[in-house]
Amino acid sequence: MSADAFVHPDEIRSMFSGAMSDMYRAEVPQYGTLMELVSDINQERLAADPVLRNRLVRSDDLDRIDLERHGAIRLGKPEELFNMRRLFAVMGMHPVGYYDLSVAGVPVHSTAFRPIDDDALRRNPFRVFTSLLRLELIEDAQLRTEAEAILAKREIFTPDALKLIYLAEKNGGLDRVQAEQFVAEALETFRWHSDATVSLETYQKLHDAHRLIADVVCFKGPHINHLTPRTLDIDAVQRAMPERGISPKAIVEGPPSRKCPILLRQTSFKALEEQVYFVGSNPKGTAGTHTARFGEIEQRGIALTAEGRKLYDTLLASVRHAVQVSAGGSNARDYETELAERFAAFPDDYETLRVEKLAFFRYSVTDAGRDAAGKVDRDVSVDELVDQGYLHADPIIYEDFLPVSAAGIFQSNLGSDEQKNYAEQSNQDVFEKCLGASVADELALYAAHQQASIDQAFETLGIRKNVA
Ligand code: OOG
Ligand code: NI
Repeated sequence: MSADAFVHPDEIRSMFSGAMSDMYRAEVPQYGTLMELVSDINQERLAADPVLRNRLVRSDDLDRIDLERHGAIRLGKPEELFNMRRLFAVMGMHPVGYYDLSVAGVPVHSTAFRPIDDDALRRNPFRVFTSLLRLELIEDAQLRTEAEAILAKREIFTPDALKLIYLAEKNGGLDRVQAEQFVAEALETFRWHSDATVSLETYQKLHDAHRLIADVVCFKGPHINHLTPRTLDIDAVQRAMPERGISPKAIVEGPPSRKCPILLRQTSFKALEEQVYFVGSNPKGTAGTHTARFGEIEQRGIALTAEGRKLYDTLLASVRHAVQVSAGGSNARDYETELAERFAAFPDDYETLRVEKLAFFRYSVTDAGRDAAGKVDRDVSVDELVDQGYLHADPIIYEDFLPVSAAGIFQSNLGSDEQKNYAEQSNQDVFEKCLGASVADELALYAAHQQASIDQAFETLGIRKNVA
């Protein structure tokens, strides 16, 4: 079959993320309300801030904002992660980054499946934060064996999904009919199932070991547990949530509100209590409940360099050390004040972030630069070209996640302050063996984007510096 007959992976991803969103809207009504709120606030924000609007237009970011969302799933065994990587690859999503959540008391390690290259991100940046349960962190050996045996029996992919993944790998793509079938089959894996695979008693035992273990082990598949839209003003959404009947968690995770947003800020609302039927003597099962799915929103800012990230981590750790937010959020104000005060040490204008190499930028040639093309001094530096008005520097958006925020989101949805301290260390090697591939290094990806934009701009200016 010729490559032309294949549906582009970016298009399959858009079909899939659209189908996922429709499914989630039907299953979790508050998701629809949240999507409307986010869209209203994005419109207001864009109307009020032409500079932001222009920047988003220049980086082709404006069109993707309404499509943009991420989801999260939790897997139980290595083969599931292995096949999940193959499934996401059909849609042009690849594992980026390694996150060890055991340090935050959550017995999983994770990666994010997402598009990698610039064009693909621009078309649809759909991402899925994917965690693998670390059964070795269950202390009770008998319970561990029981959990393993339960998981060994399940198959989370439909036979047709596996067949289509195989065909896509073998032929190098899927045609239209296959792609549509693939999306429908793949969706089955992420659907909520109210029939548990275990008895209420087993559920409770696993739940007592860790709520998250029960969430992963007791169900037929890795139900998508949230779908997060991207807002341009998370503080406004957080404030407006109660007016629409949604109650957010006490604090926004991540950096404070700033003129130049960095990395990622997130907030969520609590999981719903869902009706579950456990295996029991009654043919319909024993009725019970489980909290699985929640809502989240996020605001994305500029990607930081290793140096910028170090500064961010140090400042955030000092805030968390100084103020610990209780589950009820009674001291959320203290936390916010402390956060704002300590982050005053993080430069809050793009120019300083750029010249101090704390963040990544995408360079493009200005109109003045185009006029000067061919007449620019060959030895000029990027900084000088910006100063001379020949180059624009626009923020490269952070496309990844933050483990401390992720842990905060996990914990807020585990109900309480549930905190466990796992002695076991992070283990990227084991994770990559289960995955069957290595994860990409996100910092290297941002650096490559920045460099590619410089190379391109230099070429337009007629100074082909980096060409051998
Ligand atoms: C994943 C939480 C991580 C985020 O936005 O940081 C995440 C989970 O609860 O399974 O989605
Ligand atoms: Ni999330």
